[in-house]
Order: sequence, then structure tokens, then C-alpha cells
Amino acid sequence: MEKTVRAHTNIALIKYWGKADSDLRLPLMSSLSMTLDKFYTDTKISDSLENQFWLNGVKQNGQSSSRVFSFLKLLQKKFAVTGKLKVESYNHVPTAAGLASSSSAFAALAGAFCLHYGFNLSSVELSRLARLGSGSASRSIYGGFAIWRKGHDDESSYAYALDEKPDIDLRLLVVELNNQQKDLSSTQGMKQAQTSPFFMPWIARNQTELKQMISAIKANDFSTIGSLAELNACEMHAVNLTAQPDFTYFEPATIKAIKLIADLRSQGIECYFTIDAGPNIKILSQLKNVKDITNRFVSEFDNVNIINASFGPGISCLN
Ligand code: 2P0
Repeated sequence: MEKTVRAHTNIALIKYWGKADSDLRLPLMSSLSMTLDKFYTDTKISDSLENQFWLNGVKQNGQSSSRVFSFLKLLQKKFAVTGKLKVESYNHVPTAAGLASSSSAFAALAGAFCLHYGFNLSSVELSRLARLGSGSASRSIYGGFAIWRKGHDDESSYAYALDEKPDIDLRLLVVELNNQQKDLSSTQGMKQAQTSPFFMPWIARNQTELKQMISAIKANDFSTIGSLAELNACEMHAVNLTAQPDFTYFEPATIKAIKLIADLRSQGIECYFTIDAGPNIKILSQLKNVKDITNRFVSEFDNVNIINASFGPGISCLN
């Protein structure tokens, strides 16, 4: 009986947004993330007469299937193994609305591949493999807070755990304002962002921002974690807005949400935002303010869906 591997998504508080090497997915910056409890992907791989990818019980053709199999073929080549595979995944993530489903998807896929062929890898080795499928997947091997050190080659670019079970009052409220599929993939967006005149100055700040975030996490300092995460997200979206040609993932509802967060803060309800490659906003808050923030968003937006997430675990094998 084939076993299922579960990996949770992560949200970057210090973002990965640019590659030094596209084939190896080596990033231009180090990043730091929080793994979430509420969103995950379950994946099982078995032998088959033909390569096939099933997502949420539906057989996939086209782009998602070809990305999965180009990754698996790369791994087969790397490990000198062969065979046709059936991949069955269940995604407990709203797909492609900026909730980084590729992080859990490719982490689970790398884990399921190793389980299927009986390879017993260390977390760092698994992180490196997951990175080849999708950069953010390198961080989903770990629970709690993870850091992906950019490194300079395949060997040196991997994620490690900063704190797998943080004892910190931090909630991440995922606000679904718009669950349309995004127009511009992360892969394309981060490539275009590099044409911004502000891209290199931003990269030059990466080590400082990372160090400040690590200190804030170690000091259990919610206010500094929140404000650093918000600044870093604004920097990422600023390079998008100043790229040539310029672009943005923001929708009118995104701007309204940003203003609402500033308004809540001015009323003494401390909260901060981060935004990925999509229009949705994620709010960093402490438990005591979750209710007030949620009520405010529900009263200001029609059909808003808010998911109250916290720290999730690292990759695991079920059954
Ligand atoms: C991150 N994002 O650090 C950043 C912030 C989105 C915004 O990693 O091209 O799907 O597959 O390596 O990992 C999303 O990009 O990109 C992402 P690829 P990925 O979480």
C-alpha cells in the first residue's frame, strides 16, 4: 500500500522574488517563512503503465501535469531510477490565488518521490530537491519558521529550520478577497521585477532585513516581526510597480484592505499585512485582536472569507 506524504504551505515574511539561476532555482536573496497549519497538500506516488497526474480526484492534462512530470523526470535522472508513475495529490489550498500552493505541492512531491523509491534523505537534502520544483517548496520541509539560505550552487542553496515550534503569539489571517486565478505566474513576475531600478538596491538590503527579522523572532517581538514583514512585502510590490513594463498583483480590494489595516492600527488594534503574487492579503496579528479584525473585514467587504491560521508542522508521512 503506497503511503501519502503531507506538506504544508508557507508564507514568506522575507520574500523570495528573483532567481540567479532559473534551471537550478537558485534565488537572488535569502528568505524566511512561516509554515501554516490550515493549508497543505497530500501526495501519493505509485507505479503505473503511463505517467499520470491526478489533482483533487481529477486527471490533469496540460500545464500542471507537464510541470509535475518535468520535475519527476529530473529527479529520476538525478537518482538514476526509471518507471512510469501515477501521482495523486489533494490540495487543501485555494489554488493560484497567491496562497503559494506550489510550496506544499512540490515539497509533498519531492517527499513522495523519495518514499516511492525508498530513498532516506536528510531534511536539507529533501529541501534541495523540493527547491528544484518550486523555490518556496524548499521551506515547506519544516514547520514553524524556516530560512532558505540563497547559497551559490545546488549544494549550498537549501532551507533549514529557525524554530520548528515557536512559542510566540502570532496568527496569520488569510483574507480571500478574490479567488480568481492570477494572470501572471510567480515565475514570470519575479523575472520581470528584475528590470526595476529599485531591484538591486532592494537585494542589497536582504541580509540586513533577514538579520533584523531573526532577532525579532528570537526576542518574541510581534511588533517588529509585523512591521518588518509589511515593509518587505511593500518592497516586493514596489519593484513590480517600477518594473519595465510595470505590473501589479493588487486589485482595488487589495488597496482597500491595506488602508483598513492602517486604520485598525491607528485605533490601537495592532496588525500588519503581507501580500504574495496575488490580490489577497494576509494579516499578522495576535490572538487577542483576531475577533476585532475579522469583524471589521466582514463589515467592509462583501463575500470575504477569512481563514485564521497559525504555525503548521513540517513534512510527514501519513498512514
Ligand atoms: C515567496 N513567492 O517567498 C515568494 C513571495 C511569491 C511571493 O515563492 O518560480 O512558486 O516556482 O520558484 O516558489 C512564489 O514563487 O516560484 C513565491 P518558482 P514560487 O514565497
